[in-house]
Amino acid sequence: MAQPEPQTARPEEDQLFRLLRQLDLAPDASQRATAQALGVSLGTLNSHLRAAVAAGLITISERSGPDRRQRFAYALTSRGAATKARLTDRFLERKLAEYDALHAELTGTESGLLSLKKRTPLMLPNLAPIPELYVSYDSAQKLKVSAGDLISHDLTPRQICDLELLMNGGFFPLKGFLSEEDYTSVVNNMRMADGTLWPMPITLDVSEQFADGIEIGQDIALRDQEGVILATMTVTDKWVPNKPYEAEKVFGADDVAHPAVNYLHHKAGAVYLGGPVTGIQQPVHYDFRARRDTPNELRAYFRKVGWRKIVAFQTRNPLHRAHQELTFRAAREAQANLLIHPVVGMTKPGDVDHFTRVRCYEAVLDKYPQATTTMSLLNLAMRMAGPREAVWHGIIRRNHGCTHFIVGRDHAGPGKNSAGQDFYGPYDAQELFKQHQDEIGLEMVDFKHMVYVQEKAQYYPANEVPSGDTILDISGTELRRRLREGLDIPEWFSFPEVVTELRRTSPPRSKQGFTVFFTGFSGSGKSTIANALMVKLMEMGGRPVTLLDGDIVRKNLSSELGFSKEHRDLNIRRIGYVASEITKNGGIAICAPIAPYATTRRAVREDVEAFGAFVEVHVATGIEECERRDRKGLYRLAREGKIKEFTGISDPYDVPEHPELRIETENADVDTCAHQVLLKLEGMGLIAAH
Ligand code: PPS
Repeated sequence: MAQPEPQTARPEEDQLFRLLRQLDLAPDASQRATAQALGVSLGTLNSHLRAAVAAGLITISERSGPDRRQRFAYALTSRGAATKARLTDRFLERKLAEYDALHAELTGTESGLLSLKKRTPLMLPNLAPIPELYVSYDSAQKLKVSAGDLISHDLTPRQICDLELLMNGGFFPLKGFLSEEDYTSVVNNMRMADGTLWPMPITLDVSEQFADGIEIGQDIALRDQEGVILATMTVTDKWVPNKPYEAEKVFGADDVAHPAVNYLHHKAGAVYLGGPVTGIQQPVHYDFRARRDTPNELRAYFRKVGWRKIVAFQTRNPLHRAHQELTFRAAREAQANLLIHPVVGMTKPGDVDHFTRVRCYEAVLDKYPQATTTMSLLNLAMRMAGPREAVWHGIIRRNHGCTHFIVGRDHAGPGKNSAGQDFYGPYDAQELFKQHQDEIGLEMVDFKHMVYVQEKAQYYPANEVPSGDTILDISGTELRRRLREGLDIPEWFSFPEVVTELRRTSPPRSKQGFTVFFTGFSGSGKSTIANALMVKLMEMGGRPVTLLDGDIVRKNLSSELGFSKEHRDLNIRRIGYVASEITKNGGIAICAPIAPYATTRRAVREDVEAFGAFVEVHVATGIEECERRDRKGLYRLAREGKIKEFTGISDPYDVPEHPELRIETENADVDTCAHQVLLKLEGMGLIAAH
């Protein structure tokens, strides 16, 4: 049995390797102990040590302690560390060759072991590095300077999320924002034009005005919201998408009750640009940096800790005991380690903010057996696209090195459509995932709905509950109610640390900020009722109250604006922005503009509802009555054509379809009208009943 020549270590190399390794292992050991560990005399050890010092491989420092036998400490220099690493490789190489030869001798077969240098192919495919779109550090520095001269697109928050995952390999095999051909194919068939499975259109939507200034073949700079250039993109495609069609095909309905469809119609630009992206730098995150990992960082982590099978759990909600139980079971079932992989990019409007959630996750992480579970944050902008989204989530987790993925009932569900029905069937996501499991390259673990069984004082999958036993469960809606009303949340349901965190950020509704948004014709009585309401709320005390009256806003915030559709929209969006900030910070905002357009009111509602309640009050005084009152004499001027685009006379007013409250002012005094609003607020729990 011949040993391959190059792998034989020379004896002095062998000694040096053992010496360096021993000093690295026990730098503080006495010389006698070191000599014993190496099986050499003290004299031999001394001569080896002197040679190593002379070669610059180690340094020796004298210690001041009383123990003479332990007078010296040893440290490898960087040269010594490099030599040790090289010798370690040689040592392992030699061992591998020995095993290889032994294997051949014992089995009589050709060797099956690969040498150390060829170790990469031995890596499990899910753990080998994945391609990224970033250029090298040096190239990035140069590119950043030259990109300063390019036309810039300021990325929206959603586009920043998409770009981050494009650049770091999370969206592999995508190389940029989709071309028109790929987009059409993804929308129609869930596949790229070359047939690769990809369910979600990742497009760079821009305004018509911006698109008009772009030529095909041109490079543009992609900047974050502070103006930092994150990437460049070569525009290969520019087209106007058929948005209703995209909504139907990708989200299942052209219904703005779906958050992504609403985004598509009301937030996304009218034109899409496509083309390959060159990554310059990652978007900057100041929060939870140590908890964010790129796909390659996670893969490297799994390699390092020796995890081969990893089951990922996607979540956008706080974890309670049932989740902990089900994820733990899923990992056990798949005999895998567990990755809690929560989304911290963009989730469903109204979700618990990610700062609170991450603090909750950190508390739950301690409840898993040590070293079985880890958590990493994913900066994904979710679309809530149910089945397609599940497939997309699977691909993203595969790219992050996972082998299994938990898919639950109604995965990434968007809630109810405008007819009050679910957009997708409860198991559509699981079915679609199962159909494409092989192509995704990840195995689905189906989510067991876990319930608490009172008699057994433990969690069971809902279908395995012993008959006759009592099931306890608290739905998401019930939990929110208890938080809102400051009621008890039992320990069997959640961990006390999690509940404390949730209570910190979700005080009872009667202590949260909210917005009352009056809308109605000029002269309908909005301002008068709003003023009376403000005074009544101030009399109650507890929260600061701000009135954003139409006239006052137009004198201050919007003094340069007129009454065109565009200007009115701007005016209302500004009011909405200020109201949402007030709401976020726990105050009460009362707005009283005409706000004639339903789409704009809807946008404001969304801005505010991200932070608190939005109470739309339609002051439903008819146009005839307003004109009859004509307090400011404007209706007369409008009839005479002296004021153009006057709401109700020469400009439209969309009557609110589902306001929280509609007030008829005719034959009602101001006090009664303001009181109606107070009663509504009380009914909604926004002010405490006396
Ligand atoms: S909007 O449409 O919501 O931006 O309007 P708003 O900011 O509430 O401003 C409405 C007040 O401006 C006066 N005004 C007009 N209203 C409607 N149409 C035209 N063209 C117009 N020109 C001036 C009018 O007095 C409104 O005051 P209110 O308090 O509603 O009576």
